[in-house]
Formats: sequence, structure tokens, C-alpha cells
Amino acid sequence: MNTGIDTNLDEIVQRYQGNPILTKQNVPYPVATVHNAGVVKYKNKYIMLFRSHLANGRSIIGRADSKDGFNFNVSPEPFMTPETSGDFAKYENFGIEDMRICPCEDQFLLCYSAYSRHGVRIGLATTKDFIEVQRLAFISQADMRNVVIFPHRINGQYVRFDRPHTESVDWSIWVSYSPDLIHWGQSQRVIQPLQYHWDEMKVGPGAPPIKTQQGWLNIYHGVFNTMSGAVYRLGVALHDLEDPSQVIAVADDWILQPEAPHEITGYVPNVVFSCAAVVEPDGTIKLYWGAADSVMCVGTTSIRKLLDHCSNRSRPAL
Ligand code: M1P
Repeated sequence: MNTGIDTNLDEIVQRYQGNPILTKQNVPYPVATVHNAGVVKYKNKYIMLFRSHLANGRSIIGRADSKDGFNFNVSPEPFMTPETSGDFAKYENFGIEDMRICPCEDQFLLCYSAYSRHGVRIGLATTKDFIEVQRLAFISQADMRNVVIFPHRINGQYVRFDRPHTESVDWSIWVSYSPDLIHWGQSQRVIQPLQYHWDEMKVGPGAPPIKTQQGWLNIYHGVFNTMSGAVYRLGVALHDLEDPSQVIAVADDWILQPEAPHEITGYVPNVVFSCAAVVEPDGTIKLYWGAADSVMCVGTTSIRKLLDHCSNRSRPAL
């Protein structure tokens, strides 16, 4: 049977042969890119919230739906655009980017990067049905990007991975805690870039954490700077179930790097950047990534493969 999946068994992530699965040509309103999308399964459908640059260089969020996770239809109107009035407008009028959809208890938490002349910070909105959306709060100061919230409270507290932007320390993955989703603290640095390594320039949370019996899988992005610019790859780490600040393992090798033509060439060359992974009932995972900040792609992997990858050869987390 032709599943459409490239069956190179050496690969941790098998690219879908129909990649890219979504491009600007599929969007019924004018956009320059389609990338860095959150995806979840909701009511037997896959819902994708993707980022698009407009022709002025600022970003908005669109919605696409799919029955199989590979073939998506884009909604006629954008899903979210920067607020133009009220409390949120001041901090998102340069654009909203890189939506993570975090299923948490009885709702979906939508975490996005909000840009303004005040820097980049994280906006939190909620929805239960992808129709009614409520902006709750900004849950960080500037400069912060790449927030993913765990799917349930741990020891009574909400938990998130985040990635402060600062020049004074390597751009690292941190964990923070909250009693109410609004106020966050008790932050600890958990994974830092490793010198002369594929993620030596910066690391950042990618897909919302995946719960397994062995721990939380954390699919993250790592950046390496070259003479011709940065290369964005994806890696995976495993965190303790009861205390995610404890890193059990960080896989030494990446799980995906830019190789396909649409990953190597585009708005920003040499980028694979994930905001989403959907776990299927059989333990396989659909991993979604933005390629070259231009188009959306998907591939398959599994919980087993990612756990094995973490345990085969681990590098120091800090
Ligand atoms: O261009 C690659 C990526 O660069 C930034 O990611 P980060 O701050 O995590 O390194 C973001 O602009 C991201 O959207 C973009 O894909």
C-alpha cells in the first residue's frame, strides 16, 4: 500500500511525500508565507493555526482543517490578527507569530509571540471550540518567545517551557510555573545550547510536551550559526514526569534538519521549525514544521523512536 510516507528507515522523522502540505497558494487571501503552525486533533479533525507574513512583513494567524492530517483546507478569513484597539493592541501591533495550541484540561491554550515596538512577548488566548477565542493576558514581559504549556497541572501548578531572549546568557530553554495561567515564576534554566554542537547558538521549545510513561518528550529547535547564516534543526529531550525541571536525557543528534529544496530555500533559508506534534492512538506522531519560514510540512515519527533516540546517546543539558 502506498501510504505517501517516505520509508527511509534510517530517518527518525519520515517526511511525507506530498510536502509541502500548505503554501501561500492555498490561502484565499493575500499572504507571502505559510509556516510555523500549531496543530491539534479536535472532534475527528486536525486543526492547524498557521502563521503568515503579510506583504508589509508583519504576521497574522490563519486556520486550516483536515480529515487526515495531511490535506488541509484553509478558512476564507484569518483566524487571528493583531488587535487594533484595547489593552492588547499596544503589544501586538507589529504582528502575532508562531502559535502553539496547547490542550490543557478542558480547553485549548493558544500561546503566540506578540511583537511591538516594546519587543516580543507571549500572548495567551483560550478556546474550547476554535470559534470563540478569548485573549486572556500577556504572560511574559519582553523579550520572550516559544512558550508551550503542559497539558495538565503538576503538583497543583501549571507548567510551561519558555525561551527568554537575552544577550547576557545563551538562549536556553527554561521551565516556569503558575497557579492560574496568568502569573508565572519559579523559573529554572533546563537546557542550554552546547558549544560546537548543532544547537550551539540557541535552543527553544517547539511542540507542546508529549506525555509518555518514561517522561515528557520535548521536541525543540536548535540553531547553529554558519558563514552563510543560521541553520535551524529539531532535536528531542526527555524530562521527568513529576518534575519537568529534571532533564532525563537530551538526544545528542538532531531528529530533523533542512534537506528538502523547500527547507533549504525560501523566505529564511535552512530552517525547519516546529510548533506542533500530534500523537495518534497507536503511538505514532505526526510532526509538523515550517520550512524556510515559507511553507508547512509534515512527517511521521513515533514515541518509541523518540524515546530510543534520547536514550541511545545523551548530551549534557546544562
Ligand atoms: O527564521 C527562523 C525562526 O527565527 C525565530 O526563531 P527563534 O527566535 O526561536 O530563534 C523566529 O522568528 C521564528 O518564527 C523563525 O521561524
